[in-house]
Amino acid sequence: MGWERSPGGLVSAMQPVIEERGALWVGWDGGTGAARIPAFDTLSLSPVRLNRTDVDHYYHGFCNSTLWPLYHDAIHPPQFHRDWWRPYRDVNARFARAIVRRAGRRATVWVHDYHLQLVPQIVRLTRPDLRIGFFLHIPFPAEELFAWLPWRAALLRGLLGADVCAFQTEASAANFSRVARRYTAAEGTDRELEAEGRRVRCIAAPISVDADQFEALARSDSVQRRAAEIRRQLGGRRVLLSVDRLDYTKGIPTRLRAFEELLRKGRVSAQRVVHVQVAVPSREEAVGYDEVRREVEQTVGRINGSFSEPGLTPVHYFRRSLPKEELAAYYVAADVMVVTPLRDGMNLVAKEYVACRVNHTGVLVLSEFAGAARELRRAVQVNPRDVDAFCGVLLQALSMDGREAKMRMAVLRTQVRRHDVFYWARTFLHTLEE
Ligand code: ADQ
Repeated sequence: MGWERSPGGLVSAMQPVIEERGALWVGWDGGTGAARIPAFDTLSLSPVRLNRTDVDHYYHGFCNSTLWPLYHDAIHPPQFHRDWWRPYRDVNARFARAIVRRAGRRATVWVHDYHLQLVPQIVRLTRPDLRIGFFLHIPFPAEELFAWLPWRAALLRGLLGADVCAFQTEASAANFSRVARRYTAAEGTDRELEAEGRRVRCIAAPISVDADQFEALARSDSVQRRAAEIRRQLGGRRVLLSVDRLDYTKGIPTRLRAFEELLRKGRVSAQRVVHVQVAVPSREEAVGYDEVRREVEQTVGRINGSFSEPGLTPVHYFRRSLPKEELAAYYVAADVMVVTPLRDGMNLVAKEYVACRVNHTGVLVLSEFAGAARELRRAVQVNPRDVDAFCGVLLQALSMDGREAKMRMAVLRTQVRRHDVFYWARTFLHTLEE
């Protein structure tokens, strides 16, 4: 078996940053054996091993069936199992040991995401010389939800080992700071805490994409040709596009139901409009993922069963990962990008679409509950649970006057190009090194 890049936003965002700056990437290799990591030209990787029980209890269990749903507003009920907590602690300690062994004197350590919230404290205890930053890729929930967690104080003490705790939005940073004051001895403000005699800064650092790379792809002849071909293959219809990991936070069934309602009411027809939903499978062993897949597939089946016409299928559903070039071609081919998660830390797909719209056409429909909504103000924003509003914004996007669309896209593009992933990394590391 060969090696694959793991799906999702963390790797999409970090790979260009690490390739630019150089760093050692300590991470799980995705397997349960003692695989040999091949040498990559541009990345230095240092694997941490997990066994089968770790994968079940730590990864699918505590990370993806407790923390992930809890931090996403309990869209799916989080599971609380004592048996999953110890493996979480053990694996965090293993990562911390791997870091401590490899980090040079006074090096900078950047810990990523909800899987490793205990690492900052463990590293700090053995290596006070290191600068430690933490970044959470997903939302940090409100106190009412975080309080459910039986291990809340331990997690907070873990995070408070960092010098800087960074989040996608100001709201997440403030949520963290408030619960830290409530459940630990830390004191201070929403932006700065004092914990065990040290200063811990709490900041918002919204993550982004390698905009130049997407833009160059979008301008390339091969992607332009492929985009034109996709449009032909879709019958020259107006194209609505969505691209997500197949995850219950992404709101895929909710979005399909809004499209279904428009078809049922005759506001759109399969002759004129097609919705392409690309969904990459992920975390199929965690709780809730089977259900969302079934629901998506049933809904697609029901819509196509009711509204297809000869040669014209209203929903095209691809359950697979696409190579970056092909993904860019879809972004270039789409008239309307529909990004409507029920809750999302940031959402890179929205920014990738904007980066690819080099001729300033195209409309972005964006959920208010994606972190990206704070920055992408000129997107057409919607509460995805409001089905009437959802239908309304889809119609608005499909019929938007070309001048208004261009004006909105120009503003979105300036935002994404100025605040790309390198800007994000610089801002974070600058705060850490201050
Ligand atoms: P994700 O939940 O994975 O990321 P997102 O930010 O949208 O969500 O990133 C998904 C990435 O996977 C994008 O780069 C996209 O291009 C890629 N992708 C999705 N479907 C694909 C497909 N079918 N084929 C190929 N590529 C596909 C988490 C958080 C987000 C946060 C990121 C980064 O949940 O809120 O934005 O981390 O911090």
